[in-house]
This record gives sequence, structure tokens and C-alpha cells, in this order.
Amino acid sequence: MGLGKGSLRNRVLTSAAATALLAAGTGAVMGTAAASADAAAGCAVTYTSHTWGTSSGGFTAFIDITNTGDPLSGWALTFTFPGTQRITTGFSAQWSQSGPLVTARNPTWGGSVPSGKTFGIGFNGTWTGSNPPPTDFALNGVPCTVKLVPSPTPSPSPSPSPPRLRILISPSDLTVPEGGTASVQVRLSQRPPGNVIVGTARVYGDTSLSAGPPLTFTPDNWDVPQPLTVTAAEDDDAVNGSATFDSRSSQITGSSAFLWEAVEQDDD
Ligand SMILES: [Ca+2]
Ligand SMILES: [Ca+2]
Repeated sequence: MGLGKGSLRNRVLTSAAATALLAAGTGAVMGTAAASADAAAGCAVTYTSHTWGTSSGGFTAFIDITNTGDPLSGWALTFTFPGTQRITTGFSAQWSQSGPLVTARNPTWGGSVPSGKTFGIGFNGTWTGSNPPPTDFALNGVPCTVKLVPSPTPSPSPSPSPPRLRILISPSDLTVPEGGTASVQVRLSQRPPGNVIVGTARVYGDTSLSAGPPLTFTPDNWDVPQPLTVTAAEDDDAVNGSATFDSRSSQITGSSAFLWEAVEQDDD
């Protein structure tokens, strides 16, 4: 499945063995290794993983490797999975895995790494249980400083707060002819656990305007609009009076008030 070269598959490589294998690879590497025996060695790794799934799934990891030591003419990066992760496809390196131990060796075209050079490799994998990142990265057997960039833990999306039971009135402003009636349509926003009685009171405004009587909604007819009658009594003025009404129910916890307005169309 594209997991490195066949000759590397399932080969157990300790960090030391990886280095030995690398050193044995070519004379040039051997020479470099010998010449660099006392040279500074070092590496820095940034491991970035993107995980999907909840109890199992896949992930993609990118590993940026910086050679903080002397130039390399070949390299092997080793690390150990803390969990049951398995690499399915690796790229930009020759990948092999034995149990939790993973070795990524330079591709044949990419063994030379100058000092200070950063290069990237990566892989796709699977996991079960959890996907903790490896932390024991070593380059040619030299432990690396490691920066982990964990993927955001796929936290369960916060459960939306249940929608609140509300009184819905349409229209929210109503014109009523003087001496006559008009009506708004009242319903509930969702099925109530029991009967809900919606009462309406005038909050302020023209006292010639009134509304009622109370409406009763049941768990069965909560979504069927009921007309709420608004009456505009004859008055002696010639002004279009207005009033604000408050419809609410004591059966609805929390603030259930719904404010709406009626305007008298005066006929004098
Ligand atoms: Ca009038
Ligand atoms: Ca009036």
C-alpha cells in the first residue's frame, strides 16, 4: 500500500540501527558520518496532525524537519506512535513501520540536507481509540526538539439550547376601525407540554382600544393560529389613537411577553 520500499517493510529499526543502516548505505554517507562524528548534530521537528473520526478514524500528519546541525548527506527520522496508529501512505520519504516504531528515510533524490535547511515529509494513517502524537523524534539517532501542533480535538458540537416556547403574533401592528374590530393571529412557536392560556393586556395608550378574550392552546392545536379580537370603541375625539398590548402566558416559564400595537382608525 505504498508503505515505503518492500525491502524496508516490517524491518525493525531502532534509532541506532537506523543510523547504522544509513551509515552502511553508501560510502559517501559513511565518510560523512565519520567526518561528522564530532560535529554538531541537531534537529527540530514540527509535527502537525489533522485527525478525523471520534473513536477511530484517519489522520494526516505533516512533519517539518529542520537540520540544526551540520550538513547531512543522508537521513533517517524515527519516532514511536504512543497509540495504535498505522501509517497507510507516506510521502516525501521512504516509510516503514514495525509496531509503533516508524522510520522515514530520505528518498533517493533527497538525502542532502544543508545546515539550517527545513524540509517536509508526511503521511496518512489510521487510528483507533485515540491519536496521541509521537514525541520521540530523532534524526540519524539524534533526538530532535519537537513542536506539536495538535489538530483541534473534534469536540462534540455544543448541543444547541432547546428553542424556547414563545408566543407568536402577526401582525405586530394592527389597524382597527373605530366602532369596529380587527384581529391578530396568535399561535405558539412549539408544542407546549400542556395547555397554555395566552392573556392580553393593554400596557399603555388609547383606552378605547381593548383586546381579548384569553386564548387557550393545547399540545394539539398550538400551531393553529387563533384570532385575537381587538375592539376600538367609539370615542369623541377625531384622533387616531394607538395602544400597545402585551400578550403573555403564566404557563410559559421565562419571559413570554410579546408586545404588539393596535392603531385606531378614527371616523370622526
Ligand atoms: Ca373618534
Ligand atoms: Ca380616536
